Amino acid sequence: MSDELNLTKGGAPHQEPKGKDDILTTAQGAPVADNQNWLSAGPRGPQLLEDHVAREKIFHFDHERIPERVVHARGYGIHGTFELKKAIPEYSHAAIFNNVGEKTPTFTRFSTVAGNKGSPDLARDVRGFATKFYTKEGNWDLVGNNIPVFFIQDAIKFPDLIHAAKPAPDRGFPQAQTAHDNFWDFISLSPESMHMVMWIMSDRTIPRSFRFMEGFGVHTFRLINAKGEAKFVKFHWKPKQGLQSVIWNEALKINGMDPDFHRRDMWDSIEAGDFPQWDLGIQVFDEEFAESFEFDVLDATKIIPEEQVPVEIIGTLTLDANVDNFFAETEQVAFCTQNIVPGMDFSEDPLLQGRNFSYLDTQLKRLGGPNFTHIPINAPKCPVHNFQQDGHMAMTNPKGRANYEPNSWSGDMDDNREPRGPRASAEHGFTSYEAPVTGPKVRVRSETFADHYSQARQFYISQTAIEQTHMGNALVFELSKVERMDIRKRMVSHLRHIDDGLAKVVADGIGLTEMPEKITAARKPIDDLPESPALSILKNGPDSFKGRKLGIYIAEGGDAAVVKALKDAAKGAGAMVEIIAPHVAGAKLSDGEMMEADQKIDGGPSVVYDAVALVMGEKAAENFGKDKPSIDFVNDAFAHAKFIAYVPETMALLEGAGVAKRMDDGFVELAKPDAAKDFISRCAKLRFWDREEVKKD
Ligand code: HDE
Repeated sequence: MSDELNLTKGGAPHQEPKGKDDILTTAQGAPVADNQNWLSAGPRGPQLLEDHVAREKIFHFDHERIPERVVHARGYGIHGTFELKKAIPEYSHAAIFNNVGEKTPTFTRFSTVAGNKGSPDLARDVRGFATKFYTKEGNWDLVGNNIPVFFIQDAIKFPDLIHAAKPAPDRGFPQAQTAHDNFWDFISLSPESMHMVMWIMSDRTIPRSFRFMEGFGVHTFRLINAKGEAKFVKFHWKPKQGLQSVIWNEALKINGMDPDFHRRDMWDSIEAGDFPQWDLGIQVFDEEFAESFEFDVLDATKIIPEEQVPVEIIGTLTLDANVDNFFAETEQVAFCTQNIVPGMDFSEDPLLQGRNFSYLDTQLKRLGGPNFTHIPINAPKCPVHNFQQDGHMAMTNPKGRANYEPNSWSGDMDDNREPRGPRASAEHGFTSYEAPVTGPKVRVRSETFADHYSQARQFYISQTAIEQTHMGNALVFELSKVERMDIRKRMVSHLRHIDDGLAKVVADGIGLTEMPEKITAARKPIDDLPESPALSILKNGPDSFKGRKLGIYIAEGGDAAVVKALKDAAKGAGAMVEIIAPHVAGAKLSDGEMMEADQKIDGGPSVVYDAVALVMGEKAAENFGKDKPSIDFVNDAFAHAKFIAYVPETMALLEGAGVAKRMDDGFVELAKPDAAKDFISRCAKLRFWDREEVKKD
């Protein structure tokens, strides 16, 4: 770049193209001479409409936006690979499930459901977990969530559910949250939602990162083997990183401090080469099991506990490449539940059947035409041959004369004779499982779907006391935002079927003076379903600090050897480290060297770290013991049950933050650099939960 200023270009420095290929052009390819000034009549205007270059530029800009997804608008996509670890020919003849070691390219998009594209990442919400497998037999889309059940049993209720959850139509708020009357009104009038309510009020809806959550296909699908035999299947994604969530108060603060917390976390870990992985698991069962199971396997508000049908791991997904362009890939990717491949099939789950219509339909609106499969992110990576043609933005049209079938042309696609086009293949093509179907045409909900509370209770009793406390707190928080008393009460009268202790905690929390009666249940719940440990996050946490982030708050005079030891220990454990300092320029440590900071203290609060360390000289600690952001840093880390390491010189800061007298086993003194390793291994537990108060009735 030349520094020479060009006054006729508004003072912008003159920048020469590097060569002919570097010359700026219009969309039509015509070279552009000036990208800074609209053609005008004289230097002071007016501007001329004749300027086709400027008009084309503005025209294109004006049309940059496409409609955001009606749900799951805020999402983040990553490329990856699925590697098959165990072939399952006995269940399915799908190519993707038959060659051990085969790698199938994938694209995964994580999302929140209710918020718009610009909403914060840590809204309390279900997370979408959608994966497109570009298999040799076409694209298979597993469009799941991080929760294995859903709010409703029939797709016809979906628009009402989403209208109730999204901002109210008159006022346009609240955004990206369910803590409002419309949502709880709808929910409390839809008893089938109660199992899902337990999940959304648990910490599953405030994950620490996309990397630390499970994924579920939710519905029952079918797998079909080469003999045409079918089994039912449910799909599971198990994160190798272990499960982890944040605490609600942290989520509120992170949303303000870093609304991109989850996407940034994903971007950073991929750029750092720390590729997240999930095992793909299947629960396979037959008609006989389905008949004997307490609930209907077609009901998407029910799970099949892993203790009842174990999850068999068959492969691993590794996410290893960020997108090149957010719009082209993350925004334009079009997941469709109806994208399945030979060797699998749908079940009669009414929610799934409805989705199979919706996903294709919505792409037409969002991507503007039927040719969205031509967009590179959606295009299969196997050959595509058919007679579909034309339409908006058609990129691939069939060659030659034959654009219909059957036809009498005889040539191949690529010899010189007139091509005849492709033909259907009974041997290789997709065939539906011949499930017997009978019955009158009716609009009814099957009676086998009528038990709405038993599994809700099973979920609740499977949680640790800490997790149950969080659920009670979440319900109290949400219902306290509901203005209408009758809605609040109605929710408590549902909770009484789930767990009377929980109902009491919530009733007390929202100040009900009298416990409402139990609401009439469509079917008497089974109250002795066993606990399922697989449903708890804390029972399935990681056993290392790998992939987590340590924040080291340094200031003038901090022990340089301790900082180095902490960094080494964290890196040795596969964790990331950020340095926080009073100034972004950093701080001078005990060795007289200036250590650069990643964050200034105001922009690096402890809520964005998994554990923190305080390393500063005595004088600095005294100063920062009176500084609000520094006090918040310590206070929050304490309140959020984090492990806190400190050098003895920082006592004044701990005193200033009011935690000096409450120091527990979650604090680790770094009197010597050796203690750093011990601290990091303690951090593998992620939180010092003994510090949290457990509410039990
Ligand atoms: Fe979706 N859902 N959904 N959904 N869903 C969409 O499709 C719909 C449901 C899920 O990252 C839309 O392309 C209906 C369950 C994910 O692009 C739309 C019903 C589950 C994503 C749609 C459901 C999901 C969507 C909006 C009730 C978990 C984001 C944009 C029957 C198994 C995919 C789009 C992405 C997106 C409809 C219920 C997961 C409108 C009608 C259950 C992860 O088609």
